[in-house]
Amino acid sequence: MEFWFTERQTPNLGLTCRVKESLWVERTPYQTLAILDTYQYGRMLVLDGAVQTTEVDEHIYHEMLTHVPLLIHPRPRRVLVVGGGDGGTVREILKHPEVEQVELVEIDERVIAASRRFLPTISCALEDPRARVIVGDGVAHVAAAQGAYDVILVDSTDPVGPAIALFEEPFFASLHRALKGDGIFAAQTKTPYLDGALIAQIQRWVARRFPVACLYLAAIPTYPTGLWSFMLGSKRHPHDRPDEVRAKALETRYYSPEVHRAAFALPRTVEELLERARSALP
Ligand code: AG3
Repeated sequence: MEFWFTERQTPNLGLTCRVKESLWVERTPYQTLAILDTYQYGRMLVLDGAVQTTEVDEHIYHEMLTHVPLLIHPRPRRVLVVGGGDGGTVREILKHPEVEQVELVEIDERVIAASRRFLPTISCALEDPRARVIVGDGVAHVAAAQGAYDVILVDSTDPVGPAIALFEEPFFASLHRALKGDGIFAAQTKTPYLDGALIAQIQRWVARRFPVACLYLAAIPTYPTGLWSFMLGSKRHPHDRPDEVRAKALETRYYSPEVHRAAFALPRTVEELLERARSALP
């Protein structure tokens, strides 16, 4: 007998994977959590039916969310992750020897627990002494911080349930306040093929506050359309000058300084989308 899981990415499109074994399914206070072992992508974390990360391609997302902002910051010492309970982003952050402390604020304790149990290659760094795991509301945490962080990474689900506020303007104002004078943030912002209006909106909110507001892309096979975007906001450091010496010392599989620079080269339609957003600035 064969078992297949489908993420309905839109009402008319899905990603379907053959399942070896369903390892865990639970209804948490926030969402339905599943860990599936799939033939193609290995173990997979699924929240409310949406694929969050898989053993096979998680490195692409986690490396690009992390190393792009960290390598344009000359000395990232204090880093905050909003969401990211699977631990993949923390693992990448802790590859940087300059980092003294990472705080992870995840709202759903069950995501952390299931990842610790079933996704050890992703969650391993959560046990590192430089990591501080906080179960709580990332929006409130960021709103309460002032000039506290060198880098903030928003490693959220799509804007459903508790993550909706992470895709609204007040959150970007809080990010600006929570960062130091030369701070940088990066956030996952879905795919330009399906979510252009949301991305243009976020670009406007970020450009209002950050002199550097740039979108970058990565090819992630298990996310809708495979083309994923990240928004980068930087108070001072330019987006396209990664520290080559520090980059060389990192063990990565997708990220390189060449990929870093290339990720900011946008397809014409995406460039035009952002251009229209820019010209609509007040
Ligand atoms: N968070 C972003 C996942 C978005 C995927 N969307 C979807 N499948 N519809 C990933 C968290 C990994 N740390």
